[in-house]
Amino acid sequence: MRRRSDLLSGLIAAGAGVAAGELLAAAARPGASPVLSVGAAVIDATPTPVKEFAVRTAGTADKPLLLAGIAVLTALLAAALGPAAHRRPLWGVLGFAAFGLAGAAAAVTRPGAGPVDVAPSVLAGAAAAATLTALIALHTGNGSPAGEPRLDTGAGPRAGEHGPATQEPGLATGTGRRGADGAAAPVEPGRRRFLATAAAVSAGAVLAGGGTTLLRRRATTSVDESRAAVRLPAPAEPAPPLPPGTPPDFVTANADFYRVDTALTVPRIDPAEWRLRIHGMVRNPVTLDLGELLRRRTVERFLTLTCVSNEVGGPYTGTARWLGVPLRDLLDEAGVDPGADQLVARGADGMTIGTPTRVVRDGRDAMLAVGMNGEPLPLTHGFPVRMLTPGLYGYAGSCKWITELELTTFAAYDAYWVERGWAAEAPARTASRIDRPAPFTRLESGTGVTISGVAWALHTGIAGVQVQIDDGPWQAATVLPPPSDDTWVQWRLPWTPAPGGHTLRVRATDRTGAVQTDARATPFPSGATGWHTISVTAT
Ligand SMILES: Nc1nc2c(c(=O)[nH]1)N[C@H]1C(S)=C(S)[C@@H](COP(=O)(O)O)O[C@H]1N2
Ligand SMILES: [Mo]
Repeated sequence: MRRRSDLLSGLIAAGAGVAAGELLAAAARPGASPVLSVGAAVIDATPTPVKEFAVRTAGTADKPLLLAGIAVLTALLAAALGPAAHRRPLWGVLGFAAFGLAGAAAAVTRPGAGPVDVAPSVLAGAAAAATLTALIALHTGNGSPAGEPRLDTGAGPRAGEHGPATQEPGLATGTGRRGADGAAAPVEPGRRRFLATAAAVSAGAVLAGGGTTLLRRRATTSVDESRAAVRLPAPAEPAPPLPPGTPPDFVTANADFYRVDTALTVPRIDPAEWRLRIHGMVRNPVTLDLGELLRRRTVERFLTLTCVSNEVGGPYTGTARWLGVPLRDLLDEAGVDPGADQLVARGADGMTIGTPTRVVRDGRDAMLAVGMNGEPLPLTHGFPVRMLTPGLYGYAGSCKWITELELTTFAAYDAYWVERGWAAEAPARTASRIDRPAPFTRLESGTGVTISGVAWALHTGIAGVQVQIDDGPWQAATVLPPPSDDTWVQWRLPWTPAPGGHTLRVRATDRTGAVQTDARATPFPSGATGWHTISVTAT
């Protein structure tokens, strides 16, 4: 019973501390949430291979999994602190102080954090330590009942037994010790007090949790509302019309567009408060608000975005109609120093993304985008403003929630993923994918089907797509014309399968004549290569 009370005390104390800290953060400094700060720090510190593994195996569930992991670890440590504090209350205080410090350190090192951001974690640690001390005092009560000698010998308690109470809170009555094996003993007053306090603290923690949820929901709602109120300008240069006959799924719906970022919680930026600072190696540093940005010339383009972490045949690629302001115009206003070979974009989540200045100025449609498929950017895709660089992997040119553009050099600065070993310059590799039939589909032999998919050689363009069935010759697929070389193409090939198992393979040729390589490469450090190959059966 004692033992259980100790574990329970540790858990309740941690719950109370976290609840208090999260509530304070939600009310005053959402960025300083102890749990989310620790989670973000863990993400930043996770070695690349582990991160790769997490993205590969858990996909977008990687973040909920991380939070669950933090919760389990916290619970285990907190439960262990209970028995430790029973032996020596100081252990409980020190243990939770360490938790609080870890949270505070994580919170204060988040991008844009200030010294006050330690407050929620400090509160969490203090509340947990105080709760644990009180609960232990309550249930140890007269931990050394009359008649029993105190074991002040310095020898530790034997396993399964309890050490001497080092505190006499004077609250509990009763003998405490008896009834440890449960059965017949009636609930003693001291125990009742402990249980009542534990229940009250737990209820308080649940209430605080509810309050936190409400406050967070309110913050999201208010950004949702400001997003709904954003009026996108009509593009000065509309996107070229899609070639006739383009299937609707050429464009990826916003809700289906892949999402890849390190942000544990989606940054919520009030568009009225958004500012973009262009600075560094420029003649005229510029600061713009959203209204000022949207008064500039706007263009609309179909662009395909893809992630360097996309495996061969993987899903992290999408195409949308983006509305934005050409980056070149803004850089011209700022007057870029010719020595500044790197443009570093910073997001509100602290992400940094470095792009060669030469690339964003070479005439391609690099832009600061505000619209995606006719809507303001969804929160998950960078609201209110993100950068896009056609032809480069997302981590190398497409910063979401952008707040800063700094002109610097590659020699002077490594952006987030470059620091973690990924390539500094990252043109997206030519890729092709079979979407239909799906792998392992059972087809009907003798009945015609259409093999179809997408292929991209971004900013170079696709010249052709070929499909190989079993070990037959490479056959040219029909390639539907794209609106520009900055998007994927859709392709198709009719086929009537013979009975049996079949292997389908696809490869693309870009407009320079280069054939997509079959050499398998992992996403790290500069993008996967290899031919997408699937198996199907016909019966
Ligand atoms: N601020 C910020 N921008 C970011 C990222 C990020 O983690 N934070 N991830 C990048 C990566 S790796 C990719 S592939 C694209 C994905 O954009 P999407 O989520 O809109 O598809 O955003 C890029 N921009
Ligand atoms: Mo990415």
